[in-house]
Amino acid sequence: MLQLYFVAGTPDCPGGDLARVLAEAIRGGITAYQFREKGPGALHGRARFELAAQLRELCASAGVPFIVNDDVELALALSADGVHVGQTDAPAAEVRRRIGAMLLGVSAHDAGEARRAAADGADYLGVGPMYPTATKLDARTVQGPGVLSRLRESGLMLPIVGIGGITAARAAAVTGAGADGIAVVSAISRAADPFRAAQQFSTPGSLAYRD
Ligand code: TZP
Ligand code: MG
Repeated sequence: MLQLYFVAGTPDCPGGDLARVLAEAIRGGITAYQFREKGPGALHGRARFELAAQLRELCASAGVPFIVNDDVELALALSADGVHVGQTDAPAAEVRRRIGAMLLGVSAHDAGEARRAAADGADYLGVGPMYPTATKLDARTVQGPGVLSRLRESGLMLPIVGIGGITAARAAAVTGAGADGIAVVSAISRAADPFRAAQQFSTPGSLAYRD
């Protein structure tokens, strides 16, 4: 499910039409979706909840896991498939206790954070930014795919998605360095044709999967 993980909110989509973009991305072959509604132009309150419910439904009918960024209450209310938290969000161990068997993803930047996330019950890690990104304004320093090789060399076995500035041309470098999949925002959300953009990542041969 981590092979092609699409992450997006309203502000990531031209015209704010996230439902259309997600439907196209699903048709193009994404394997998971994260609802990350934040930043300038993000929806709040009832509008945010209703959009999330609509997207949850879209994912459910396509069999695509629906993961909520940093909002346990929303994830529980929508019976989401998982929650993703960063290092400055609620502690992963506490989130694990609240969500039970739901998937838990944690952003990690080095071996220390990765080990702690694993001990706290993470099912997978998001590691980045792999490349420069204009999507996350407070993104850390670019790490490059080399950080993935270092995490694997340190013995880390948890599934990992690389994130940050990943394009179809860069995907193989990320999976080749030790990621199980890639997470992308703008390469799909801002593409003129999100269906084709997703398809370019998901077409066999376009990603160098590890065995
Ligand atoms: N976390 C690290 S980089 C990033 C997040 C959420 C944004 C990635 O966006 P893009 O458009 O794929 O570079
Ligand atoms: Mg967060």
